[in-house]
Formats: sequence, structure tokens, C-alpha cells
Amino acid sequence: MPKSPPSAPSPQVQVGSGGEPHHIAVGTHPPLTTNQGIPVTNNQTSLKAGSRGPTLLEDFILREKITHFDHERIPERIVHARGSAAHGVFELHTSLAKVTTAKVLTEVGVKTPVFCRFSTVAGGAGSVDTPRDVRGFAVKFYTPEGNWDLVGNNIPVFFIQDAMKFPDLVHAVKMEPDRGFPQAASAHDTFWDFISLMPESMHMIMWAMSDRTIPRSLRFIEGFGVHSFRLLDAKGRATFVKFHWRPVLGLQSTLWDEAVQLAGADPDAHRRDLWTAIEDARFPAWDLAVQLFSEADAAEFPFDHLDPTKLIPEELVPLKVIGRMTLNRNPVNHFAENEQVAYCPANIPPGIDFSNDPLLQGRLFSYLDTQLSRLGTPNFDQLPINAPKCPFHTTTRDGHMQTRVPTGRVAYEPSSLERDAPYEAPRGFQSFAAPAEPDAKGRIRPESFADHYSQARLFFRSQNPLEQAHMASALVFELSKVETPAVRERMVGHLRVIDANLAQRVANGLGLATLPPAAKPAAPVQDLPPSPALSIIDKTPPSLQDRCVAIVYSDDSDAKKLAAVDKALRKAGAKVQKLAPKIGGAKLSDGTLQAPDARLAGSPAAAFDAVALVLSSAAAQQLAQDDTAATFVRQAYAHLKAIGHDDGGKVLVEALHLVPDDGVCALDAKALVFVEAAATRQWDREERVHPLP
Ligand code: HDE
Repeated sequence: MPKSPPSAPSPQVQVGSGGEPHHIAVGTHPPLTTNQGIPVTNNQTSLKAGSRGPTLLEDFILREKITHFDHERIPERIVHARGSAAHGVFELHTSLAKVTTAKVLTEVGVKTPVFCRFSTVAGGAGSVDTPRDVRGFAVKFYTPEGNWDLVGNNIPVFFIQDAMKFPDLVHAVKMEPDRGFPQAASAHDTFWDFISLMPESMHMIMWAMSDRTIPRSLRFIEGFGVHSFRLLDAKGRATFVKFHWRPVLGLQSTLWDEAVQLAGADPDAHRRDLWTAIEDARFPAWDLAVQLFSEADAAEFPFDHLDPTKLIPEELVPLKVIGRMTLNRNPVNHFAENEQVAYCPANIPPGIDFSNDPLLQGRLFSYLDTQLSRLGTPNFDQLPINAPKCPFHTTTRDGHMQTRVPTGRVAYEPSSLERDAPYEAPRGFQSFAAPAEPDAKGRIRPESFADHYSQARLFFRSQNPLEQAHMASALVFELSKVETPAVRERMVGHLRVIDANLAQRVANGLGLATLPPAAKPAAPVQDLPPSPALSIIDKTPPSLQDRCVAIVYSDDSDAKKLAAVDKALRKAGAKVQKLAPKIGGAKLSDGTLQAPDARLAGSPAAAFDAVALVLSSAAAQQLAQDDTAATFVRQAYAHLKAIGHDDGGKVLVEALHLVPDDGVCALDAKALVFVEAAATRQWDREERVHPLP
């Protein structure tokens, strides 16, 4: 530790630039130093030749501070730049010892540390959290046999079949290169131009236009490893595996309008939600499930599992839940952890191996390569967030920013000069001894990859009617932003092959006088049985657990009612946020001053799952005249939230002419009816408030 300079100011009082003291927090304040450890006495003013003279080059303190600052940013990720992450643990409860030797999948009860990063794909690091976009779901398991990175998405399929097309896809979706917009949005010509020329993207497009890409928060998304991987047993025998993450809280999405509202009102909505949930000890958790199948099983599937545009319906190969990941610790430094973490699908421990999925094969190259430029040196694996937590011994040496100080003469293998030099591990990583493919070398797509529409149809037909309507709406919204009519029409041509009714609805929404010609599939389109597991609305049971409910109150609100509603909601597991017109508080009916959690005017309705209005009649009349408050309640209604009200709250509901339905309910003594209604969206209201295409 550097010693205090003789003239260091007292910890409580520092002399500012103008010589006047300013007070700082009481505590132990070590002396501020430069990066070289030189104590700094004046951190307010640069060194000048005379009080009004030029600044001197000699001022090494100023130069070091500014130089470091100038270089604080590193290149952001080319995709998945905006992310939010947390630490946690993965605990296995069901061993896969029959099919793999990987300890992380065989040692029941062991708590493996993990670091999980969620991301949007298209936007830059400073973009918003709620665009319509795929979410990355990357987990680094620090296993006893080295790091395993399961770098997945919240959608089980991908846009393209071959790594060769990835740069094209990304160039098409990112902001257009001449104009530099739109940011974090797929609703533009280049994206739809590319997609409409790539029939293989049709299945993923169905997912992208569904409610999956506008999640309520990161705590309510699924995760998928996407590709088939292999598990290897001690004899080197292989079983195929697909990895799935299932949120313990269930799935939940926003309505499109809510996602738009949140983008403006709280661009950090998802990052904030994850952070606060963990701070509140409402630790989000996901079950890890696997689909296991053999080469012989795969031969029976009506699709090729090596094609990453295909999923394996869980009705065909059931999911086996094997363990749970709990995120229980926020990062302490966003840059050192979230920005510097480097995931790579090639990081796998012994007992897990790759498949020949051509997209996965390309990814095995891309991640390390991009990280060399993003993090600037092959030594990025020494950063604390990337380093393994198990013992490791390598012969790699030197390079930029080498922080280790290896000792001895031996940096090679085999060696005989040092007793403890590392040797090959007899039970280390083994690749599956796959037989060579019989056909010739060439740029060939297998025939089995030719069907691009059957699973797109399967997904659409597995959605419930409201979800189907949301998809039609999303397509109309996105294609209406496309300026080139031929691109819109080409897309409708693909929709005709997927589902005639969907195509007609979208064509109506776009105002097309006639249907454009249908696309010509390269392979016959199959009517596969629908997979109910793919619907969100149908499979998520009503619950208030870890949902967020607002109680709006004001001066003279009924103190007893407020307390009763608060208690009932908490009992049902909800997080309660009290909102009042002023952050300083409101005086309740019993004379107490109650401070809110947030100011009503700064809190978008979209941030809450339900709203209770506990108001005096006078306050309700006043709020009805206040456009911000009125918009809050109107939006809660339009976003299909339950609205509970006491007698005063009813005055506001009536003043806003909200049509009564089961979701608009009086607050009884224990708020039971409201608590039940609040546990789900009021889907019956939807067609009344938003005409669906
Ligand atoms: Fe990625 N992807 N990707 N990707 N990907 C990156 O790596 C790439 C793909 C995914 O939170 C990059 O370090 C190629 C599928 C996630 O840090 C880059 C191909 C899936 C993240 C890259 C794909 C993903 C990335 C950018 C096609 C789901 C964020 C920065 C062959 C299974 C990880 C970086 C994080 C990040 C390449 C396709 C998931 C450029 C070439 C499929 C979650 O290397």
C-alpha cells in the first residue's frame, strides 16, 4: 500500500480547486495515487505556467489520467453487444453417468460456479433492452475439468444452415451501412431483403415474429443450446444431446406496445430487472433439461437434426430435467465481468463433443478469433472472469499483457528436465471417433436440409390464436417499414407456403390488392403434428410469484386498505412497488406520511404486471385530470393488466371510461379477487382494445 503523503488532507475535509473545503463522507480514505502509486495531492487542477497560463506537458498526473480515459473503451461485440450478466451456481440432481464422463453432468449435488450473460443480438452496447430481437443465453460453467461454455439463444433454431452465411445475415440486420440506422431493429429493407431470399430462415422468422422476441424480462425466457452435441461415455460411445434451459418462473412476454414504451421510459428495463431481482434475493433460476437420442433415433426423424433450422419437438423426444442453475450474485464491475467475459462454444470438457452441424462447426472458429481482436491479446483467458477455477498447467507463454510469471526452463512437452512439468492426461479430452463421411469433398448442402417450410408451419400452428394474431401483427408492422414493395411481396409469397391464413392476414394488413405468387419449396412441405409445448400463453400457469405489482396511492388514501392490498400481494409472492405523485410521500388517512418506492410520473405502466388504485375520491378526480397519471392507468388497461380499485380508485376508472370486465375488480378486504386476476393477463380484453389482424 502506498504511504500517505506528508501533506495529505484530513479524510473529512478536502481542499477544492478554488481553495474552499468541501466535505466528503466520513470513513477511511486511502490517499489517491496515480497508476504508478505516486500519491496525488491535487486532483482538481492541471499544472500550468502561471494561474492563467498554458498547461504544461510536464503534468504526468493529468496525462496519465486522460490517456487512460481515452483508451477506456474496447471494441464492442459485433453481435450480442448489449448484455446483462450474473454469477450463480449450477447443481445437478440427476446424473447422466450412463452416457457421459463429464463431471459437471455426473456429480450429483456438486455446486458448479457459473457466469451467465444474456444479450440482445443486433443493437450496440448502449442500445435498449426491449427491441424485437433474439436473446443470447450464454453460460460459462467453471467445472473441475475446465470451462464449459454453453453459448445459446432463447430460440431453439437459427436463421441459416451454414456458417458461410453468418456475416451476410449480420450485415443485413445491423443498421444499414450508408445511413447508420435503424439501431437494434429488424424492421428495415436490408434485413427483409436478405430473409426473403433465404427460404431456410423461414422457421426462425416465425419465432422472431412471435412473442418470444419481446420477453417480459430476462427471468422469463427459455434458453437453448440449438445444435446437437454429443455426450461420450468412458468407452467413447456417443449419444446425441440437445440442451434446454427452462425458467422456473415460467415464460412471459410483453405486448409489442409495452416493449416500445419501455424502450423510451426505461432503456435498461431488463438489466435493471435482473439486477434488482438478485439484490432483492429473488434469485432467478432455470432448470437444465436434455433431449437424448441415438444415431438410430435420428435416422427416424422427419428432418435432419444436424440442420440448425430444425428443432426436435419435445413430444418426439421428451425433455429430461437434470439440474438447476440459480443466479445469485450480481457482477461487482460491469466492464471486468460483463464486457470482458469471452464465451466460446469450443470450450467443452471431456465427455462432451460437437456434432457435424455446419453452423456449430463455423462457430468453433469464430469466437476465439473475434475475442483476439475484441480483448486484444491471446491472454484474455487470464482475466479473472475467463480463467478456469480448476488447476491448470499449460505450455503457452508470453504475449501481450501476460500477467502470469511462469518459472523454470520447461515450456514444452514432452520434457525430462523438470520433475513436475505437465504431461498429457490419460483421461483428458477425446474426440468422438466418427466415421468419415462417404461422399466427396465439396461445397455441398445435404438433401436432408432442403425442407425449409414444414417446421415453420409446425411452429405457427402450435401457437394459440392470440399468439398467431400477434405474429401476423408483427409481420405487418415489420414489413410496413420495408420501403421496397417487391421485398414485402416476396415475403408474403413465403408465408403462403407456411400457412395460407397467415399470408392472407398479412396481405390484408399490408393492403395488398392481390396475393403475390407463392414461393416454390425445394422439398415437399409436411404437415407435422403441432407441438403444444411451443405456446407461451397456453403453457404458463397463472402466478404472481416474482411478478411486479404497482399500488398507486396519494394524500388521504385509506391506510388500512393500502396495508391489506400490500400484504395480500406479498403473500402471493409478488414484488410490490408503491407509486405516489411525489417522491417525498403522501399523507394517508391515518395521518402517517408514506414514502413511495417511485414517483408515479416516472414509472411506465409497462413495468408492472398489475395495478391497484387505492385513492381518495378527491385524489382520483385530480389524477384523472393529470395526463401522465391517466395515461398510466389507460395503458395498464390497454396492456391487459388487472386493475384493482377501492371506492376512490373506481372514480378514476370511471373517469377514464374503462370498460368494466373481470380484470377490473373492486378491492375486497383481503384483495382476493384482485390477487387472483393479477396472476395473469386479461387476454379476453385483447380483441376489444386492439383489433387484431
Ligand atoms: Fe454467435 N457469435 N455466432 N451464435 N453468439 C458471438 O462472439 C457466430 C450463433 C451467441 O454473451 C460472437 O464473443 C457465428 C448461434 C451468443 O458474450 C461471434 C455464428 C447461437 C453470443 C459469434 C453464430 C449464437 C454470441 C460475437 C454462425 C445460438 C454472445 C462476440 C456460424 C446457439 C456471447 C463474441 C456473450 C456471440 C459468431 C451463430 C449465440 C462473432 C460465426 C447459432 C449468446 O464470435
